Amino acid sequence: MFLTLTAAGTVAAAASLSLGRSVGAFTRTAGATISELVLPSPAVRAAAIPAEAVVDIDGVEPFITPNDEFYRIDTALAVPELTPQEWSLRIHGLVEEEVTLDMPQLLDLPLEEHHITLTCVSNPVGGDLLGTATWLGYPVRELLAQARPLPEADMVLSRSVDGFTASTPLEALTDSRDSLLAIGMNGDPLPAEHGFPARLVVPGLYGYVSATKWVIELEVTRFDQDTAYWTDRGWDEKAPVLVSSRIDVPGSLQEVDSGDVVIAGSAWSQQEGIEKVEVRIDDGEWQEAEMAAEVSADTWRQWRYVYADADSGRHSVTVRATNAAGETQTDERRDPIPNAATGQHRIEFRVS
Ligand SMILES: Nc1nc2c(c(=O)[nH]1)N[C@H]1C(S)=C(S)[C@@H](COP(=O)(O)O)O[C@H]1N2
Ligand SMILES: [Mo]
Repeated sequence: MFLTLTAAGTVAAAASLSLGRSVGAFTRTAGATISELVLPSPAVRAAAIPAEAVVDIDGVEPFITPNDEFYRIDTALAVPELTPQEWSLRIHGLVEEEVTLDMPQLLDLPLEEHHITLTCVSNPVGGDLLGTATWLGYPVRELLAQARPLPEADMVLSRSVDGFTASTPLEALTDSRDSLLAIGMNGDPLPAEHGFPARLVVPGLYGYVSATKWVIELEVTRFDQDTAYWTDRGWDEKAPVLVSSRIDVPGSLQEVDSGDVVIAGSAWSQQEGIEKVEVRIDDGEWQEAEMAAEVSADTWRQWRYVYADADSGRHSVTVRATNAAGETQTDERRDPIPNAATGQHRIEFRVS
């Protein structure tokens, strides 16, 4: 199938646009421009989210974040407009063979669907700059295998049509994780705001070092030769996602009925997975929460804890998560810059 990729210097087959496609395709909108994508069905389909992975408590964020509620981080003031017809991805730099991929070629590749939680390094403790989507795309590792990075390469500088760049460790794009060149989000083409027609999604890394939207270029390079948009502004070059957790229910300062008070939320440590979540009422002992089933190590995991027979009055609850590598979320408070906030989420509520 790699024969369908265009090596540098050769002319992309313009004719492929007019060929009848059994899988993905472009459709024509009212205007003459080709601007929409019909997604092909995946060669590898993600399993549906099982009921056991969801605590099903009002106020807990849904496991899959709807596209129109997914957080957005953009350096550009206007959303770039890039049609699938205009789009192509160029892989160059420290490679044995330059590779160019256009949309008809990408649509013809065996695409994979994966549930992945994307997180922003600027997320404050308890914040909502994260979301989980079912992404459809092609493994970046396969594209890089075609380009064959040179031994001295250790970074991929991805570039957006809007000039944004991200520096990703080469290893994160060539190891076995599900790093994707994504064109689909929750069954639809990427919304314009989330990178239409193509973006990167890399499990285990914050978005600013990995998740380039409207991506048009992958330059294989070295950390000692190149820098990226946010690393030029004081953020760390390497920032793996930290183990973290959040309380969704009750809401901060909410008044709840006496009796059994349900506390619930989510926890995440992409690539490692969440092992356990503990909560503490006021200054009491840490208590283990009940865990919903894990969908994958790359997604957040929901939890709940019942504070039985709650005393009336004001209380606080604090949460901390431990990942499968045995790392427990620290209580030490730190600002997001340069490599993510730390600390434990604590809220206050009142039992009537
Ligand atoms: N082109 C471009 N890609 C980008 C960004 C950006 O500003 N421009 N922001 C990055 C950051 S900081 C994050 S956290 C994720 C957010 O992706 P989302 O807006 O789809 O949630 O995209 C990354 N990719
Ligand atoms: Mo971010």
